[in-house]
Parts: sequence; C-alpha cells; structure tokens
Amino acid sequence: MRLYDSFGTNPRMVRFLLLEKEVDVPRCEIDILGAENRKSDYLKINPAGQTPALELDDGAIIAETVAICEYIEEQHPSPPLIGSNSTERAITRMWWRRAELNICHPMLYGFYFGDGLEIARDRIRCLPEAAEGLKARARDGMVWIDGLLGGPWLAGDRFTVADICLYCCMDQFSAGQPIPESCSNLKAWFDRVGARPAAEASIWKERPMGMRG
Ligand SMILES: N[C@@H](CCC(=O)N[C@@H](CS)C(=O)NCC(=O)O)C(=O)O
Repeated sequence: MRLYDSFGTNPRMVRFLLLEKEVDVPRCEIDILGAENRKSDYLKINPAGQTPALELDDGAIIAETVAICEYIEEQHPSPPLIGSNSTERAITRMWWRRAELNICHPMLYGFYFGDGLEIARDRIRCLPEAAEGLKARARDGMVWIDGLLGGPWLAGDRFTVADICLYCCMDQFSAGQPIPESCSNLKAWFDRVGARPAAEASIWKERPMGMRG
C-alpha cells in the first residue's frame, strides 16, 4: 500500500486518521505547490490531479478522501472513527457531510477564488467575484454548527472523522477565515481537537503562505 501525500487539508485528514489508528502506510510525496499533481505522471494515478490517493497492493487506486477514510476504517476498525454500528456510522456521515457542505467547501473555494487565486487560477475554473460570498457562506456554516454542538465532539461523545475533516480545513484557513467571535462552542471544540497529539503530528513540514496543512 502507498499513500500519495502532500501539503493540504485533504491529505492531512488521512494522516490524522492514520495517526489516530496507529497505522503506518508508506508515502510518496507529491509537490502540489509545484503542480506535480497536475502533470501527466500523476494524472495517470489520479485523473482529478489531486491528493491524496491510496494505491493498494493489487494496484487499485482509491482517490477522494471520503473513500480513502472509509477504506482505512474497514481495514482497521479500531478505534472506530466512523462507527461500530449502523446508527453510529450514519450519524458520523451526517456530521461529516454537514461539515463539508456548510463549512469546508465554501471555505476552500473562498480561499481558491480569493487569497489563493495565484495558486488556483491555472488549475481550476476560478470565480474571483464569488470569493467574499463563499467566505460569508462558510461563516454562516460555522455559526450554524456552533449552535448545534451539544457535546465535546460533532457526533456527541464520539470523536470521529467528521471532527478530523472540519478541523483540518479550519486549521488551514483560519488565518484568512477565522471562527466568528460569537462561536464559543466551536472555538472550544477547535481547541479540543487541536489538543489531540495527532493534530500537531499530522501537519505538513512546510507551511506555504503560513498555512497549517
Ligand atoms: N475531492 C478531493 C479533493 C482533493 C483536493 O482538493 N486536494 C488538494 C489538496 S488539499 C489538491 O490536490 N490541491 C492541488 C490542486 O488541486 O492542484 C478529495 O476529497 O480528496
């Protein structure tokens, strides 16, 4: 097995998950800032030109962070970070989806179309005029999730991949898109996730534009 790994919120999620599960996977580092991921050799691995990707021993390639995390959880169920029964898994996936759709996606594209335009403009279709609206949408999502947080973690008493997903995204973009002042529950949650040893241990060695990926 081999993980195509790099700076960035999505590969960091996989590193975070692996650390929590104490699973070691050999890595192949991809220089995404140098756009190695957009060149033909890497496009043969992942036609989407993105990291992470997981190559299995039989040569199969799994791209998309959600699919990779689901695969790792099935192979290494303990500790459960998606869930150990149908209800737990469904609740985790619900929170994972809420986090992605309401915060991570608008936050990421708010960055790509704004402060990160120089990185993104030759890779994806960019809509700079949408940057401020997307950042506002991410702020709305943070306020919404802040109001829903009823336990230490998104899914209540269980620390899950939904926490990892949201944390990795917010940690990378927090300088340009901070947690709104009013969101005390979300701030406390963010500090709780940040205090887990895997949070620090999963950070990429370089910090482009000062970002923690
Ligand atoms: N939908 C993909 C998104 C992966 C993604 O956006 N990866 C970023 C790193 S966090 C990337 O490869 N960026 C470089 C680029 O798009 O050129 C997933 O969930 O894995």
